[in-house]
Amino acid sequence: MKSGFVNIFGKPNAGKSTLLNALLGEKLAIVSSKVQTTRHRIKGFLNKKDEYQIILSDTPGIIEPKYKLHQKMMGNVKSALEDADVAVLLVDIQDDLQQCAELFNALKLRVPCIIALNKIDVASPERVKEAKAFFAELPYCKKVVTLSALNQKIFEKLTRAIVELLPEGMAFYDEDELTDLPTKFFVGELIREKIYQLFQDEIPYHTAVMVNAFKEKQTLTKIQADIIVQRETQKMILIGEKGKMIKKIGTLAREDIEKFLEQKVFLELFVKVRPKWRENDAQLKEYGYN
Ligand code: GDP
Ligand code: K
Ligand code: MG
Repeated sequence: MKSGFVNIFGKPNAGKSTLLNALLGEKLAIVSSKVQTTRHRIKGFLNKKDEYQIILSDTPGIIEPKYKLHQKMMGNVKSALEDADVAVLLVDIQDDLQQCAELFNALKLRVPCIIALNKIDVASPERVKEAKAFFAELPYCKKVVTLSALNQKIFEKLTRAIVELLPEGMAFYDEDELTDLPTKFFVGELIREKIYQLFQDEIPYHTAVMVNAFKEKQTLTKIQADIIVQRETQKMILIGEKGKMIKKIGTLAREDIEKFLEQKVFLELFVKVRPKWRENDAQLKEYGYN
């Protein structure tokens, strides 16, 4: 049997979270068209009994740190680099190839790498050929695969390539488990995702979500969460006229949480102002950014 840790790296919006969800067949990572939606490393397990266990991590996109929250995010990317058996470097095939290669070179990777060219559903065959040839030249690249994270048939090649590079070993985690993070975390992420979907500009980047209460009853799960923002004006925008927006966030989030938990959910949301939470160590810790 083969087992090991695999980390998915790439620029913001390369499709890392989409790929993780697709590989696991379950929505663990939140997805949006905005950059820096993902703030944590999310681990998910891909099991095939007696054949392999792939422990996959999604990572925040590779960026230059601008404030403390960014520093914490990049620390997570670095620690992922150090403990991986295989790295999957995910590239949006429409991106500037040279720039992607420079970014990967700068990481000074010592683990075997697979370059995965994503979004081939929207690329011409010429572009696919050109990109494949370009990345095959990189010394640390063991294999180039092309895929579309939106298409299950196409990403099986990636699973095979990963398994080939994994070391022999036993399963690290119980094969029935899907992830090592608590349910509460995913509930908070699903709420955060709706804020990315509904609000423009800076709002999502000033927001954190904290799930305070999570009570499972027989037929209903009761959840209370706070949406944390930095300013009073942001709170007004999130609540909206006559509470219209906060209701919308609540409804969309509840529907997704119900799918995730496979149970009816009662969701209560409050918006709280915590000035400069992104710069405050104690608050970052409280909201789960260690
Ligand atoms: P991340 O920032 O790397 O985690 O990227 P996301 O997974 O959040 O995806 C960014 C955007 O790219 C989203 O709008 C996805 O729907 C889109 N996307 C991801 N994979 C594909 C793909 O294979 N084809 C196309 N056309 N779009 C994709
Ligand atoms: K994104
Ligand atoms: Mg992501």
